Amino acid sequence: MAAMQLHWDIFCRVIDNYGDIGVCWRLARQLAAEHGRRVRLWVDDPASLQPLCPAVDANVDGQLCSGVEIRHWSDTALFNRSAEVVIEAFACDLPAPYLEAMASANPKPCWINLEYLTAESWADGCHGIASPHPSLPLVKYFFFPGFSGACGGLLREKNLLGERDRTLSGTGGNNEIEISLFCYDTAPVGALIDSFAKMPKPVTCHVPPGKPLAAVSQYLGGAGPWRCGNASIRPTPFMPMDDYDRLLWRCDVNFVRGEDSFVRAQWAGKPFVWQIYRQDEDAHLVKLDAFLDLYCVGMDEKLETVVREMFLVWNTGGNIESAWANFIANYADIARHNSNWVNTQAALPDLASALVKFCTSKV
Ligand code: TRH
Repeated sequence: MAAMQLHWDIFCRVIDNYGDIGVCWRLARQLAAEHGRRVRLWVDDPASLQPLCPAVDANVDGQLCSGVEIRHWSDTALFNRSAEVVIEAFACDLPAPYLEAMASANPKPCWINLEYLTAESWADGCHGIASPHPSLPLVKYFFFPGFSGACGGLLREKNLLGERDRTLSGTGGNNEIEISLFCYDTAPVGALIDSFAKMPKPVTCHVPPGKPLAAVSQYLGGAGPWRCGNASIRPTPFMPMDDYDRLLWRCDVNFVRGEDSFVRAQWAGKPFVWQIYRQDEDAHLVKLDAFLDLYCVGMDEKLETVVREMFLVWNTGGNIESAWANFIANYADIARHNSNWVNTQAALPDLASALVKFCTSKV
């Protein structure tokens, strides 16, 4: 391990939802646990981390959890020193006093802007490029997560897939279909629930609180649980991150959203449907298409049509009932494709390891 670059600071500004803090927390934990780094996670809203990691006390300015020092990035936070590696998550803009501390450090820290995940090919070309600060003697590098060997990879803990397989061994074989439904409130959940209700097999659908439950409650009324034909629709508590992973491993189909749950559903290896985070001017649909272009490689034409249709109607509306019926009718082929997809992705370096290597190369 490079003794230089022992101290890492990660800065996270929570915009909305859980994705920003989810990614930062996962990365921080992994850098500490697998790479022996001393990590401080500066977050402007520590309360947003508490549901993912219940050990966090949202009212404390500094605390240690899972080997990571969690610090409240408040207006009055004191930045007495900069770390050797500084991660600015999702262009969150470092505080001016911290930038000054970086500029006066010797040697200068390795400064990374960790970008949002996209499968668009331009990200490969932008991964790792340097951007000198206009006035301070500092250089910022753009680090792009992604699905190709030319970018920074995906977050994947060392023992993740082994643990998944150990957990699942000896399970399965029951006659019901278990589904997790993590989505935004714009998703056409009503039509999906109607489709679940008509399934020949019993369906259990787990609905986390917040936007997914709000969308379901709006359609079905009341607070649940609900019985709709052959489907049992059950509100679930928001789970600590590792328990949520286990839910994804166990379920037969996972509806996921945003960035981090989307990646975790892929590691689960089960058929999944992604609702992408909406952007102005439908920029998200370009990203959705770029992902499907990569993910569908190796599917035959019929299977690709089925998968694209399901993802598209879930994101933009359309005939959910027929898209879902086709998706389920092709379940075994989609599951087989996903386990190949996981193997391909797992053969690439994981994001934390790629980041450590990249920063070491900048010393
Ligand atoms: O919450 P999100 O919609 O986050 C989004 C995206 O990240 C998007 O890119 C970003 O710009 C926007 O927020 C502001 O979806 P995401 O990324 O899946 O994050 C959810 C996190 O919550 C993820 O780390 C998994 C975690 N989670 C749990 O730990 N327990 C749970 O029970 C559930 C449902 C989720």
